[in-house]
Amino acid sequence: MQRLSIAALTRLPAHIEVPAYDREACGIGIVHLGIGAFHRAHQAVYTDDILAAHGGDWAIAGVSLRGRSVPDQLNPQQGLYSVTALAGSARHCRVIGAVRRVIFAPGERPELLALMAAPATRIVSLTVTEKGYYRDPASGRLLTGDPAIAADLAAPESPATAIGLLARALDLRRQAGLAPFTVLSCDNLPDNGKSLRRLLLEYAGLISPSLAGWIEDNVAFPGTMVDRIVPAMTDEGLTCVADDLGYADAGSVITEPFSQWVVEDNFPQGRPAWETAGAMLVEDVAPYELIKLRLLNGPHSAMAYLGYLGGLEYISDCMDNAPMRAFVAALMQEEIRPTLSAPGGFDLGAYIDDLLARFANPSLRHKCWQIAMDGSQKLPQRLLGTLAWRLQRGLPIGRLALAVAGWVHYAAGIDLEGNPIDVRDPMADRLAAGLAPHLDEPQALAGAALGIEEIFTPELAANAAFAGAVTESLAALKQYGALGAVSHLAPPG
Ligand code: CS2
Repeated sequence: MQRLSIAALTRLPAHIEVPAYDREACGIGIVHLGIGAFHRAHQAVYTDDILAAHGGDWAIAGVSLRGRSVPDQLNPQQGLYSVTALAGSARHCRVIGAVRRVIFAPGERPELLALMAAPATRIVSLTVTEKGYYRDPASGRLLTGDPAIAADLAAPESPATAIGLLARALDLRRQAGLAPFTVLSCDNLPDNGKSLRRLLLEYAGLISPSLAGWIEDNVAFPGTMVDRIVPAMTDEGLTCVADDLGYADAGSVITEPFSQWVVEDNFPQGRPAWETAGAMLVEDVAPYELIKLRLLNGPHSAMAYLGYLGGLEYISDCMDNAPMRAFVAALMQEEIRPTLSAPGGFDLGAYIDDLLARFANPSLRHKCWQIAMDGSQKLPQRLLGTLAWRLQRGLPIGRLALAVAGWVHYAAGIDLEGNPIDVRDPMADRLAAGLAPHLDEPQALAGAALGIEEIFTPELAANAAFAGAVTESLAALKQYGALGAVSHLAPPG
């Protein structure tokens, strides 16, 4: 089967939307670090709409920081790929033209830095996942001792991490007397714009205090809330998309119809008119971000660990399981919702109902195992902030504590039947070594987990009510199994 290409665009079936604009007329204005499936199904789609509606020099150069797979998928297709939105029998497929090329950073570092430092580049955006920031999850500080950051600090002119690349490219612009680009984090970090600013300032301060000062005075880091569920692509998905297109599309993504993007409107060098493509440009993104991290990502992680331990493979399986669904709905309504204040016009009740429907989407094969990855980096902003809020007020935390216990058991690397778990986490080795020896003693296990300083703040670690609830939940997991433990905490009826 032939690959998707520019030549193929006029031959695709009529129901497939194609980029009907002059791609060559749109210069590159955005460099995107970490061009995974999420970026392709989210920000690139908004930008594609803008290019189609208004043109402009806002095409995207994607960057793969580590692997060769995305460059190999997209470059032979001239950057073209398809996004298929699925919900039950409804299906919509469109080809996106916004991505011009993909750079493989380790092999093309000078070209990449030159592009980031070029006057035409006005935005550098990022989806590098939580761990790509090298941020201590509990304190928010840069992990200066991590080998990748230490290597960049030792050779800041040839960086490999996103932080190192940003600092080097900004320094090149400063030396050339150019304005900086705007730095746009699109990851699920707490306060993502401010978090990234802090990390970059810490890094720059270690290589050049004058660079740090320049960044502090000149660079904008707007915050964002990004939302679209985009499961990892499967062979079955690739075949299904190819059948639809009549062409092989190695870069295709499958997602849900829903998409939301709230962006803080702070772009001194200009930006695409994303609001005309459905994004919300606001003064303060923090409340939206907190709502999304706590109500979507928190329950996602709860289902990832408890669902996995309960033998449920996909998030939609969790929604099909009556006790798990009741547990998740109660977790959201009773334990998470009261910790949030909604901006004007935002209906939290409707938001929760929509989330439950999105989780239940049977067409999305979103594995619990996929969401379970990198829990050490995700737990604080997804679950622990909510827990701390409730503990300060002496409110019940049973379901949140069970979710944390699910993570603890999972992170130990052995499931409830004694089988090994393929735990993917930058701290996996330490977690297994620290937790697995205590799997038979819930109290010691809870103590060992809560003592992990990178994840639990000193206040949480010292909270007896929290330790007690996690201990009880660990005991319940052992005694009743994950689905049994969940049933005990679901509301009656
Ligand atoms: C998920 C997110 O994998 C995960 O950790 O919770 O990727 C989630 O699907 C997105 O944030 C939805 O916008």
